[in-house]
Amino acid sequence: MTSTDRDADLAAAGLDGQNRTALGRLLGTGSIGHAEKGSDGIMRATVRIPEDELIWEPSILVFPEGGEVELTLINDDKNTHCAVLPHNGDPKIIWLVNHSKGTARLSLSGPGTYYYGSTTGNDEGRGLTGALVFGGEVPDQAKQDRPPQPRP
Ligand SMILES: [Cu+2]
Repeated sequence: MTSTDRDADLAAAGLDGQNRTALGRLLGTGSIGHAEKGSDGIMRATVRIPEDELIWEPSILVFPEGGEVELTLINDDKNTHCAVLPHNGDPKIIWLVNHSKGTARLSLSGPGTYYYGSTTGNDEGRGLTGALVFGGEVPDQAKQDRPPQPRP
């Protein structure tokens, strides 16, 4: 994917400027993917670690709203990696030996940006960091009891 493609994706996803969710430019490389909501209400997406690249592909996943997520992770690299994933409550961890595939079930009810990465061997700092970006509104039970605030 060229940077021009990525810029177009950022614009199409509304992540290229001030918005109510996140700025896609926070992550400098990689591409954008969109989760699909199944008839069972679960949003599904797949990320992959290509061989020798130390990135999640796509590195930004956009979800229409908070909810139940089924994330499939594929490690096509020659090394073992892991993913420490956000989840309401405690994070979840999945180990991915080389050339393996795993599925994580996550509950993420709030809109906003959640980061995840492979925390072994500083792979996170070297590029293996991804973002899950959720649109939508804060659930009613999580809203503070105060007057509506101006938002961009
Ligand atoms: Cu790793």
